[in-house]
Amino acid sequence: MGILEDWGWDARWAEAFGGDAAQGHFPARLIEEQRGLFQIISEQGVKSARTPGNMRHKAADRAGLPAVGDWVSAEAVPNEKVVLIRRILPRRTKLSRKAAGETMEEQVIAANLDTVLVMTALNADFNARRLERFLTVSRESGAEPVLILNKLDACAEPDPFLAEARQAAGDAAVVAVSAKTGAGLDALSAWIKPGRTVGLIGSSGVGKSTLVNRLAGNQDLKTAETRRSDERGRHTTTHRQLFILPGGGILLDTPGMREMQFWDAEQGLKKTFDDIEALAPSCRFKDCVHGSEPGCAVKAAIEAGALAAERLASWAKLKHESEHEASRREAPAATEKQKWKTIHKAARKRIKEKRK
Ligand SMILES: Nc1nc2c(ncn2[C@@H]2O[C@H](COP(=O)(O)OP(=O)(O)OP(=O)(O)O)[C@@H](O)[C@H]2O)c(=O)[nH]1
Ligand SMILES: [Mg+2]
Ligand SMILES: [Zn+2]
Repeated sequence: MGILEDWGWDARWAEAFGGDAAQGHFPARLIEEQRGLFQIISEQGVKSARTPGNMRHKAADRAGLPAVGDWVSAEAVPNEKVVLIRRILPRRTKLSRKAAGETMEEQVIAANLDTVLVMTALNADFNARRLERFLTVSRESGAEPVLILNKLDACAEPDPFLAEARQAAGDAAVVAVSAKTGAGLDALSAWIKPGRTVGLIGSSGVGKSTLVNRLAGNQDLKTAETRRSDERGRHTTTHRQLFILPGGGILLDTPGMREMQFWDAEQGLKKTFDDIEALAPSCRFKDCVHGSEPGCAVKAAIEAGALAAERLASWAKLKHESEHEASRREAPAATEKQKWKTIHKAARKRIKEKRK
């Protein structure tokens, strides 16, 4: 196997790359991003890369720019060490969130992940509601989500956590591990395999870099102790990077994410709340929002103890947020439409008046 195959290259990527070689381009994978500076891996090894100015201008938004995990068509520049990224091959999966701040912009956290390991620690960090949010974003990406409960070694009573995690996870697998002692890590071989790309996400301090260090068999990545009071991490990892493991498999370490605002979440939500989705058709009203409507099957399930009330509350909150973001995304387009309507109307009026 060549270098590219180790990093996940296959016949489908070769097809997507197509005839770019005829233009002197070569295929590469973006393995690291640090403040707009990229590292790519190709048959020629690791090189720094940048996007040409016209790519930055042409990209309608940030999602049109390269992200870690992307396969790209690259070109060497004479007398320059840094190569140019000419084209992003169509992404198979895309893990996105709304960029921080007031702008309505999509931020691609990583591209072409096969699996997303949503990690939490079995301590004060554990929050089922936040896990539902992370799982929703992971499902929306097109990758398979897996819930990882870390720090099993330091947890006296994992069972209640496990029960809550299973409910939040729906059809996603739940795996309890200790990145420190190695307990439970064998189970991860179901996802971490040669040529497969697995991303780690979760809040700061849950042990993402510790896990990468352990699986990669080195201690290269910086890790740091969490605060005693609330187990919060110190945002030790500051950039996204892909690592290749000795036994094969590609692992992405990311900085701890406090915020995971939805970009597009509709499909992800349906899957994360498949228990509620399954009950909805039994509600009396087709458009039941499981609020105060009579004959609500979801409410009935809660009363019967078959569904946790927190699930419904969480679903309602996330659904509201998802719809709100969707309407904000569409708003600029609507304004544009309105603008043209006004222009056309004015033009028609002028024509009419000329005829008079
Ligand atoms: N007891 C115990 N401690 C762990 C385990 N995994 C990680 N830790 C500790 O948790 C702390 C945080 O680990 P990191 O790997 O830096 O966490 P991170 O998720 O990479 O954090 P950020 O880079 O800030 O996002 C370190 O002190 C680790 O030694 C575990 O399985 N058990
Ligand atoms: Mg880290
Ligand atoms: Zn209902």
